[in-house]
Amino acid sequence: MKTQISSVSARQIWDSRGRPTVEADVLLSGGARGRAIAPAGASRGRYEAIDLRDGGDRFGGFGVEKSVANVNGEIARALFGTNAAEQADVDGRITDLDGTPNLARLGGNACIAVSLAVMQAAAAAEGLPLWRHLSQGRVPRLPLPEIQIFGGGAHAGRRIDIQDLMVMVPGADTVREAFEITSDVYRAAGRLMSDAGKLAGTADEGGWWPNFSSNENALEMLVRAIEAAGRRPGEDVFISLDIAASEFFHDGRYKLARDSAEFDPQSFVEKISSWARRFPILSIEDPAAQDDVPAMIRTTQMLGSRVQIVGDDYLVTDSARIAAAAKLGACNAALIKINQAGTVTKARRALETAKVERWATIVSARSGESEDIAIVHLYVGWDAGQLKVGSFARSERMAKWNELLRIEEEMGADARFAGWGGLPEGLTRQPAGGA
Ligand code: 2PG
Ligand code: MG
Repeated sequence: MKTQISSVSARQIWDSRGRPTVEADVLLSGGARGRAIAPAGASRGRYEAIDLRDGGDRFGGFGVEKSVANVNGEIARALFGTNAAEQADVDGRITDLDGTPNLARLGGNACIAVSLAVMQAAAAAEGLPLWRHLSQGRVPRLPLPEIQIFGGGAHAGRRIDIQDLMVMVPGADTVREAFEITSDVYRAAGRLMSDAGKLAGTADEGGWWPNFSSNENALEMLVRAIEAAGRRPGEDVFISLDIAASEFFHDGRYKLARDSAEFDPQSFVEKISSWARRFPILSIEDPAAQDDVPAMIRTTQMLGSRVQIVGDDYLVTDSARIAAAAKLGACNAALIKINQAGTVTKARRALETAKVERWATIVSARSGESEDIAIVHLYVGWDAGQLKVGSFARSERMAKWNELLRIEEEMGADARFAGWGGLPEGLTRQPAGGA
């Protein structure tokens, strides 16, 4: 057998925020190699796999030497001689070895780096690009991208409360076209910020720094940027928001610091709904805090027929949480972040559960990223429908978008853009906003 694992090792390297992260290498008996880098979130869900950090003074406490040692020691020993082509078996061994429900002992960052590196090695042993290894002969769709124009929240020093202001171009014919339109919007937004004397660089994921007087001001600016790029908001280009509401929910109240306003859950749902009426919004992620399930249900009831309602902190890429939410009628889409799950197998299970519920699925990067482009292949190989990797700037983001273009090219005549089909089933196409 050529796919026996003969070595697993790790090192501490650096992510897009200049923080330490784990890189894992896997070598197979037949000589194939796999390498992967763990991403890291800033606005993390309470129930996601634990990002194990060294603490102390060194590197602001963000060091990952403990995680690296766990890979080089216990994990390497446990995986020696196992078959990399059996991803579920390998991931099961990692999870069992850890023994905690959230990978707190070995570190979710250690586990996901190894899990991904094993997958890369198995694909290399087959001599296939990763997406082909995963799609097993099927011809998957190319994703509808969600691309950030303005950053905010935990990614921009909380300059505004909304975390991600993104755009989607579901009517494009190809990924290439969606990118071209988005790049016009991104540049137009930068120009408008500059003209207004508000240009102040970019936030963690490459979106423009949100130098705004209010959260709504940011939404208005995004609409203007779409128009300035010569596109029709709500027809050609739509807005997608990640509210990341867990970040500003304290003592039972939603506190929008930029607006000096506080809301109880009921009135916050109203507030979100009023934005969905006034602006051309097609998707809203985490409109309520991770434990405020009634508000998540209410938002889905009010908006779910025409707006995608995405669970991130609430669902944390967990199959059981997704199934429970679907039963309650909360959300109609799941964000899939591999490091929330901690292993490739667990992330895939979450995605499959969401598909069974006829939800949309969005494979997503984290705010702390690297040159690792595996998630693009995961998206394509798993036929996820949508992809979110931050803005249209900074190479840790562009490396991923550019890889998608290469895959589109490689698919040739088979390439099919998911477009509207990447969104939840049955979403009415009635343009939002301006009502
Ligand atoms: C999110 C992600 C990406 P983070 O909330 O969806 O934007 O942020 O990686 O900081 O959790
Ligand atoms: Mg989110």
